[in-house]
Amino acid sequence: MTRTIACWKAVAGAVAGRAEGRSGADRLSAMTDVADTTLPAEPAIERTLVLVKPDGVRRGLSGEVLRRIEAKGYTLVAVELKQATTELLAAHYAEHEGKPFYQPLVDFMLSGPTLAVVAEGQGVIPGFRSLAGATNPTEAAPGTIRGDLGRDWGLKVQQNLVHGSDSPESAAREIGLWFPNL
Ligand code: DAT
Ligand code: MG
Repeated sequence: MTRTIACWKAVAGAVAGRAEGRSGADRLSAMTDVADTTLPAEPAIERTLVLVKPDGVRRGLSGEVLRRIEAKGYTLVAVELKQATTELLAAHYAEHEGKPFYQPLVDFMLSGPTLAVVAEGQGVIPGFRSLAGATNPTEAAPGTIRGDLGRDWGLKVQQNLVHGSDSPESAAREIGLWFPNL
């Protein structure tokens, strides 16, 4: 809609210019000025790192998570089943070092393979967080991955099926850690 309006403004400006006796070059520049200043910025295509954590892989929910990402309209860029290492997890979860659930979290993430996924699309970083739901699966809304498929198992760490990057900076850092060749 905004593009259409900008286009009509440009045409109107050019017609007005002709009526005022301005040269073709001046009228063209008026058209370009209008177009340059009124076109909205294209929403950037962004990427996020999604992990189907070891509980999700063990419970056979990898396909269900991928299905929800694709059903929402995002594109899969990379998908790989990986066994995480202590070094990778120390880097990935550096922000949580020192918290009471940190070591249980690392032990849980070492307990089996993780499906690492890079998904792409406009708004995919907040979009996947929205698909995932709240960190605590008891509180996660029905309709979300954690709300529909997760629960509290009475453990020191929440086993909540998925990870999703929480900002463009985290996404770039985490994709670099899990997919160094991407
Ligand atoms: P999220 O995965 O929603 O981004 P986070 O980054 O705060 O959440 O925490 C990383 C993981 O650590 C989270 O998925 C589950 C676990 N966790 C977080 N807070 C916890 C808590 N208070 N008790 C137990 N586990 C927790
Ligand atoms: Mg997090």
